[in-house]
Amino acid sequence: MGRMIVVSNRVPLPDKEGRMPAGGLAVAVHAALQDSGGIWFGWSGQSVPEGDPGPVSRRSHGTIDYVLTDLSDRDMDEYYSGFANRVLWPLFHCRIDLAEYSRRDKEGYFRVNRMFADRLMPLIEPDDIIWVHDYHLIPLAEELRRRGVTNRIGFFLHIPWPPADILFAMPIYDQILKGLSAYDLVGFQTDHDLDNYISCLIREGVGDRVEEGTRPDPSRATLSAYGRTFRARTFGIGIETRDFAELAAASTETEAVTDMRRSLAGRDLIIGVDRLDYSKGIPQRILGFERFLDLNPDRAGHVTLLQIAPSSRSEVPEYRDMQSEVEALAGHVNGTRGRIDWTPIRYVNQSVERGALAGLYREARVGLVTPLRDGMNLVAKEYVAAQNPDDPGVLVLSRFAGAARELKGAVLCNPYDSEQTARAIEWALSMTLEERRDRWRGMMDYLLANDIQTWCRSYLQALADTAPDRGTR
Ligand code: ADQ
Repeated sequence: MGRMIVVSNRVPLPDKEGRMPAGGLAVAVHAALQDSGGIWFGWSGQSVPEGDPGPVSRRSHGTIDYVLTDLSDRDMDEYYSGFANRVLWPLFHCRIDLAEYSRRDKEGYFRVNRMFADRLMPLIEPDDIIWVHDYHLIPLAEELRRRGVTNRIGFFLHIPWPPADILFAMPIYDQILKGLSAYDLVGFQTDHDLDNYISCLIREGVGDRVEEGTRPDPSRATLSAYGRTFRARTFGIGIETRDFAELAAASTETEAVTDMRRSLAGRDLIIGVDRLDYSKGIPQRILGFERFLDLNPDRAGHVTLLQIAPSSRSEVPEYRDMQSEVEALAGHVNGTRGRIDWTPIRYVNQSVERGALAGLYREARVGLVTPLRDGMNLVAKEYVAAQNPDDPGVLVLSRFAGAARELKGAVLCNPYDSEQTARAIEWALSMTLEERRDRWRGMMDYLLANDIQTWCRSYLQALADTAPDRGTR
């Protein structure tokens, strides 16, 4: 395989000692880049008040060059907080009600994608393979093609692709739909997302599968759209399963975990871990837990829900509103259901170090992962990987997380139905050891066989195997 160029909105940089950032995706992509040699290009994390950001900055580490560009405050506002996070994010998570389209933000989004393309152009060599990540950069391949790039370019969407009726609600949806056709390989988290994408092409009358004959494979397709032939495939993202399991086992006696255990005083722990984001269904989860307490009065005083949810995207108003909503709901449940010696919900609005997180997952009887919609959801996978094989906890998982299509041993629930969430929690807490072990083993075997390295390798192999369509557009 040739040299690789990875492009993403943010670039996870190694620290001053050269240590890679924790977290599966960064580690796996760094490892692949290290093998092939290449460039990781993206936003520096810095914004400048006025005018054009200066030239790109470069940093090298081993065989990897990090090439970073600043953005202007206006770019940040329009491209990132505006179109990416107030239009594409809500819409792709089926929240049309929260999508706030403005022409100004749309123009900012395309402007930054053009700027990324301009800055990438001098870096690209003829045999480079280019791998673009996520919804911030959908139009990038089209911009590169316009500038004459014929290299293989792949895209991976980390979030869901919405059904046609939802996508079509967005002005300029056609530009977004068309944008993906400029790639050679488009990766989705689940077959369902791929199917939604193909349905959008068909409904719009701009493309279809080109395979003939036998029944189509739901996880892969060769597509013809907008005069171009390209591939689309499902690659469900994984975690660094083995390392995470070891980290969890090694963290059982750390201060954070022993303090937690002591403070629980024998109560069962239920854990929820999410960025504070409306897609994660945290208010619905709290209502489900409240219902569970009401339906099971004998559990009062014997169970604690630990909800860890650091703030994210606080510049977007909907996220600030959610923070107050979660605080109010948790306060309400504690005020009305708690006792002098027992607080049902512990809500931590902070990030937790990875080792402590792994140890806390292992301590928890139930992992409560109830997004309203989620591309995959890595917390569900981390919870499973962290369990003690002799006495594993139970994963309660929303049917609307991509992970629900892979983790067959989870207890599935509909997060909009607090009654069902309540029943799922009770079932998880009362499950026999034998059933817990059975369910956990199947999921763990799956996660070991489908970890983040496998994901990264299979994506890059599929991209390398793709014959680029050099036809004109
Ligand atoms: P996210 O929406 O960020 O990712 P998720 O997949 O759950 O969601 O990943 C979150 C990561 O952040 C996990 O590794 C988790 O451990 C960590 N994290 C969350 N809360 C934390 C806390 N309080 N302290 C420390 N760490 C915390 C997007 C998509 C997902 C998709 C991923 C990867 O929305 O659907 O699974 O990309 O493709």
